[in-house]
Amino acid sequence: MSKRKNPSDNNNLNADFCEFLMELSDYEKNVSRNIHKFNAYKKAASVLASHSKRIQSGEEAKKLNGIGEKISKKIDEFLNTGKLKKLDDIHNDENAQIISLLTRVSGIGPVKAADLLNMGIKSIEDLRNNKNKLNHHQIIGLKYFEDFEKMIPRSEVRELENVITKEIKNLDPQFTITICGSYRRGRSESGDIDAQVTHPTLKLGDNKNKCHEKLLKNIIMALKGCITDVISMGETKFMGVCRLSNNHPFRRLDIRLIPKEQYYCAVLYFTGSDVFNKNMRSHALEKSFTLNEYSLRPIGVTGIPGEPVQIESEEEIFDYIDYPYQKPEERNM
Ligand code: 8DG
Ligand code: CA
Ligand code: CA
Repeated sequence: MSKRKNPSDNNNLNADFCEFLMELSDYEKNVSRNIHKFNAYKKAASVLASHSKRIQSGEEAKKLNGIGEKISKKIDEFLNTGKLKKLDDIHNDENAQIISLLTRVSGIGPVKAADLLNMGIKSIEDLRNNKNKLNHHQIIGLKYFEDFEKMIPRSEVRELENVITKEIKNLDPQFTITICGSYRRGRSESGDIDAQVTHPTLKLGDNKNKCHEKLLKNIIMALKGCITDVISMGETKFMGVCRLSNNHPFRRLDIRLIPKEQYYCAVLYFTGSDVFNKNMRSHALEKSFTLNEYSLRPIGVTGIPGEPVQIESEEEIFDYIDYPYQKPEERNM
């Protein structure tokens, strides 16, 4: 079983439905590669997880936004029989099981997993005997396969946050560091660590003189006490592995260096959850704004986005699009 959390930590009265919906969504993402169905199942799980009542029938579920005929039928089938034929079929499909397993390796996506299966690779052990078929990221993913499957307790993310913040501030106290993702949403455990870093002098376009790249290299150098492997190192994005001490598992760490004017849109985006982001983006569109990880831009009558709005805080983004402010802990959908 891959590490999968319910959309909500606790108090989820519909957790069993959410569990099968999340499993179906993983299947659609990794095996059938049907992004529409993937999104539909995830959205349904999210809606059910935050519903304050135990759902008693498919018909009742169908009244919720995001649950249609097909999912409502699955809920009835699950209530009546305690299982789902579709999931049973998936469990009995050897190829589907192999693709699901291979995609649990960091760096192996659905297409690569299917390729590997076509080459006769069916297990983690097969992968270990065929490293020549893997790229650098996938080799690191395989090397730490067991550790990367372990969730990171909140206390450990906090300790890593302290180390990372201390070392980067040592470089220059004007750096701002925000650990986003599930940690910022207050979750009790996280899959990886998503760090965003900015500096007041960091301007868009600076990278023409390789300024970002040098800064990011300095940051990674400063963190050599806890960073153990580099997966990739771009101009603004580091992907790698860190470890708090010899007694801790190896953890996936991403660090992004972001110009000040894009910082709050990035922090908002990388805080998630992805379902929350999707909802907020479609609300923005209703208000004639386009929102992404870089900027918030008004859409004119021509339908073409204008210049980015200047943003000084996360709250301002909510204000601009008339969306009630939600604290990070309220974005766990
Ligand atoms: P986790 O690591 O504890 O499993 O949860 P997470 O922190 O919420 O997920 P993540 O995969 O690390 O992604 C961090 C945030 O990035 C996520 O909460 C929202 C944003 N995000 C999207 N879409 C996508 C996407 O397609 N891929 C990734 N990696 N992040 C995305 O909104
Ligand atoms: Ca994360
Ligand atoms: Ca991440």
